[in-house]
Amino acid sequence: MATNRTFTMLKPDAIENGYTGKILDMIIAAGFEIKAMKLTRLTTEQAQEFYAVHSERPFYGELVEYMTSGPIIAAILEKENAVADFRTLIGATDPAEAAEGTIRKYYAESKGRNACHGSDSDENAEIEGKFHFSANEIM
Ligand code: 3AN
Repeated sequence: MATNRTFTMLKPDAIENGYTGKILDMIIAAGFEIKAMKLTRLTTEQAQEFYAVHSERPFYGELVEYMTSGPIIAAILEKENAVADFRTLIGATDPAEAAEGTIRKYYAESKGRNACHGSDSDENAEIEGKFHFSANEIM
């Protein structure tokens, strides 16, 4: 995957609250092109592996439980400067600190149930995209 791609998940709270269309609209309006997308549900093993970097954090168990609590939408997005621009679009981890006009400001419930994931580096974008999609599923 090139460095102009990032990976996102619309999290269980976003799907549950009916914000899928609104969030995808914001993503597309911001200039991102969808290169892969699916509605899926993480197994406990998948969520543990995806968030392994946080395994020592106090919220790890809660995070894995939450991310497996309902369906998610996983997607690979393309745009110039994708990783940084997408992090700007989603806003701070805690919606109380998220800037006006960001996805988390509008649609996140809390630090844990925060609507949307965005990769934090080009390297992780590639790892995370490959974690969810096989080569033939990526356009
Ligand atoms: P971000 O998703 O903004 O990059 P990270 O990488 O610090 O944030 O955390 C990964 C995920 O872990 C967050 N999206 C959030 O769902 C969860 N998380 C982070 N901090 C907390 C916390 N203090 N309590 C509960 N969940 C948290």
